[in-house]
Amino acid sequence: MTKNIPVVERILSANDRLAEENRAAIDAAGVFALNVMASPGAGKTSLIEQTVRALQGKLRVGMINGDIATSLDADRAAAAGATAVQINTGGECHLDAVMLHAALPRLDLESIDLLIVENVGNLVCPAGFALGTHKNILVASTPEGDDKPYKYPGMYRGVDAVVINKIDLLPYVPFRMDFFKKGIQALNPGVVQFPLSCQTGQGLEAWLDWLLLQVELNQG
Ligand SMILES: Nc1nc2c(ncn2[C@@H]2O[C@H](COP(=O)(O)OP(=O)(O)OP(=O)(O)O)[C@@H](O)[C@H]2O)c(=O)[nH]1
Ligand SMILES: [Mg+2]
Repeated sequence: MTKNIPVVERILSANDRLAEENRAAIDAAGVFALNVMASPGAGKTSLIEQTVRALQGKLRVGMINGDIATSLDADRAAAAGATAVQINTGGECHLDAVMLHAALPRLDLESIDLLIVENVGNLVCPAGFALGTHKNILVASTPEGDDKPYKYPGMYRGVDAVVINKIDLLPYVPFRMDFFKKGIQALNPGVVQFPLSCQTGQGLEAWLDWLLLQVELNQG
């Protein structure tokens, strides 16, 4: 007889419990928190840099970066003006609530208004692990191809907003915006979308307005 031990279920529910603890700590400090996910190179750090720069004088931003190795992205966020903490996952393809729980005490939550967590570049694993943040953001980018919602439905289904980055490259890459948006609509009807370019700044205003509104709504 085969015995089936539901280890994966137990790991996920342990993760969810710790995600709730993370949320409680974040809420207690009155901070609004984002989990930014994307494939490698889609522009997560670029969006964070632009956001931190644009919000200077309006919101104090903390950034936690998860990467397999290096502190390059946390250094970029710090140079843009964020208080930044690096988590090296040692090979893991995603952040989980345990890792965020370990990183949170390294940030003075009382001294920030907005926490942006940059997840490991991956369109599969990060979608499975709640962190305790308020909103999940996906950064897609035009050179990745317009078929990604169809190929990675789990990621597209679970997010609160989709940033469509690198629209400055639309004249050079075969990206059918209609086909891409049709795929998103089927998985996540009505999800808010922000076509923009971190390179030229086009479209950033709408993203920033939405983000500021979320922070305001969270403060009640
Ligand atoms: N043309 C163009 N390039 C961009 C844009 N945004 C980012 N890039 C470039 O894309 C590359 C990857 O950007 P990053 O911000 O490092 O991407 P990331 O998602 O943080 O990458 P990982 O953390 O390694 O997964 C860099 O060379 C950026 O300069 C954009 O809007 N247009
Ligand atoms: Mg990055």
